[in-house]
Amino acid sequence: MKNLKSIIIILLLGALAGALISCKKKETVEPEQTADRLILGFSQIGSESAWRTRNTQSIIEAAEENDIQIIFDDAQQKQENQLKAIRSFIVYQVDVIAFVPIVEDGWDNVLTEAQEAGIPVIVVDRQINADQSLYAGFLGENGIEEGRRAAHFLVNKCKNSNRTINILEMSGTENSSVVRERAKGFREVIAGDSKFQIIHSEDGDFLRSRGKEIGENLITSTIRRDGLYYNGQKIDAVYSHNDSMTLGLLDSIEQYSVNTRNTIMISVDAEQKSIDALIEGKLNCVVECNPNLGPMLMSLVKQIAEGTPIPRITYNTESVFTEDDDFSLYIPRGY
Ligand code: GYE
Repeated sequence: MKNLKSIIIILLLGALAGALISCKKKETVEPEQTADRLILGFSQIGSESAWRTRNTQSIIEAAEENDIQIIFDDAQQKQENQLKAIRSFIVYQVDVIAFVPIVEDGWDNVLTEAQEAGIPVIVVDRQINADQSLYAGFLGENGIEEGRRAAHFLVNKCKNSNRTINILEMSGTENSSVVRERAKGFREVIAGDSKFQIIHSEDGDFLRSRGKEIGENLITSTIRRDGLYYNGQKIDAVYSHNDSMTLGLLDSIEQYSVNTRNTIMISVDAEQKSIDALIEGKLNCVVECNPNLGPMLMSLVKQIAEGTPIPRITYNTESVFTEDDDFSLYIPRGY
């Protein structure tokens, strides 16, 4: 009996010791691991388009793949939320801050605060008007080149026509670098021939709902359904700064059964739905803006964290999709 009791006590003690050791092990490992992990504070604009959603996914996926801890903030399209988020990253003492500036201006103060806290900052997707010494570098698209590509397609498409080409432009978020650049690149190229006239330019804030509204206002302002008209002038070409607005315009065109077979439709982003519309003959050209910035951003984050300077500007690679392509060669866009 006595032996049995002592055996039970030994077993119990053994089990207790085992539990204690495993508890201790879990606690120990994690703090150490977390300590080595880089912490990235990332401020995103919001989720206004399929492009933006894919951009966010790409960044979060890449952080995981690179074992970088990401503190992600969605600013719901408000600059003040971005300023708040960046200030919280400074308080949290992250290793690197990266943000997509919804507009170009108003970042100097918060960037100075980050600099004083010794935290390097990477500007992502859109550019800012701030002293370059306040941030380490830019990663994103070349909006001017995107605008040029859209215009080159139009110029080439109209090379055999001598008549005036009336253009409707749907631009994105006001005061954002991407709108300024896409507008500038496009105008730079069409300026070469005075037959190209932008007869109306309207801010659709990169939203499908706004694209639809712009279309509805144009269509319901006339009884004609043989094309789109602005102040009685027939629109020969549409230049839209992003697919969401383009798809919204197509919604209205379909809703009112407007015949836009002869209207040249050019869009920017290249999300799957717009590529589908291109294949269906509803669009003529889609200029790619590549949202997959995650992997490039993480390598820049690592570079900075180890004290290696990064390039002032890193552009992503982009292409152009047109009605002249062999669509069978297209691969799914993933957004
Ligand atoms: O074209 C649009 C998004 O900043 C390049 O923002 C980005 C633009 C993109 O809303 O779809």
